[in-house]
Amino acid sequence: MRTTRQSLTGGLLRPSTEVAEALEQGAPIVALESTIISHGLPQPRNLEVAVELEQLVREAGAVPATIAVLDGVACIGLDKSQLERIAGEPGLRKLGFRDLPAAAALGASGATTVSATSFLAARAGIRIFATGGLGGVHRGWTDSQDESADLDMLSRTRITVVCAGVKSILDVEATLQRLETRGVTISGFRTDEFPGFYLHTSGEPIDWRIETPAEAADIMRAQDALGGPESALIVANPVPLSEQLDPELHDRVLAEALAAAEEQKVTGQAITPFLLGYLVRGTAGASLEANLAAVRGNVRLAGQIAASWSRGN
Ligand code: PSU
Ligand code: MN
Repeated sequence: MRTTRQSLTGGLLRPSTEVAEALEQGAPIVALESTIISHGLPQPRNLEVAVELEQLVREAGAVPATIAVLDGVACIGLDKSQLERIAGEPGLRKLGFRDLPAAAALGASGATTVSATSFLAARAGIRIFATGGLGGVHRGWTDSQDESADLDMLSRTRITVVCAGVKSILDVEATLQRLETRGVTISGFRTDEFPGFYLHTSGEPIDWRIETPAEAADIMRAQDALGGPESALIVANPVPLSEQLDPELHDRVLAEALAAAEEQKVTGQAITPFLLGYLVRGTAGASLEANLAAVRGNVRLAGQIAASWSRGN
């Protein structure tokens, strides 16, 4: 029998020294995904953003753990040179949960999506995760059957994900339906409406409004106390109205982007990066600023929830 590398998950999961220490001490930690850096944001801004997001987590009093797979090892917490690889390595893969075993076995590298990051964070013992917008059910899903693996993973992973809703390139109503069916709890942070990623609201109502980070931590403790299937908690945190993308511009450029994707027959994993990239160009960078404003807010809030969760109040 071939002996594998070391201890924890055969050495396939490697927390950084800082993250390992924080885990041991029960200190607040916020997981961050890497696909937003590699495939969601344009270079060279993406590296600056990756560094800035980690800084925001620290300012909120938590330890950042950006997650990615490098040379077959799932790294939980990256140093500067590892962040540089994620931001700049040509042809870096986008890894969903299902890609992890193959990447590990074949020694491949890739950025992790919400599905892969949620899995790896929970596996490492991290409970809180911040991102921009979740993946979900795509428009035209009745034909393409394209539903992000993010939804499935969130229905069976005990993680709290702070996000600005789901990406507005999606069928938001259908996505919310799927989340209901799959038993994923959704709370709105100081809102009664599901956020619209680049937009403050998607116009869809949500049932549970919370006002403080402590209330999110309370829901997490109630999840654990109740038991049952290991599902996630979504904390939906809208981009401030003052920083949202102009809704008219959004709708117009998104319609163009969707038409271009159809014409160029973009499908599968490529479609989300294609649409996000089209929006950045089509809005002369305004969508990027709204995206970043949303992510920054989510990262800060996740840091506060992590602090409350660790304190036990
Ligand atoms: N949020 C962003 N930008 C992104 C993503 C999320 O602000 O690029 C990524 C996430 O990693 C998410 C993925 O998991 O897009 C969804 O891709 P797909 O639709 O192929 O499942
Ligand atoms: Mn997809």
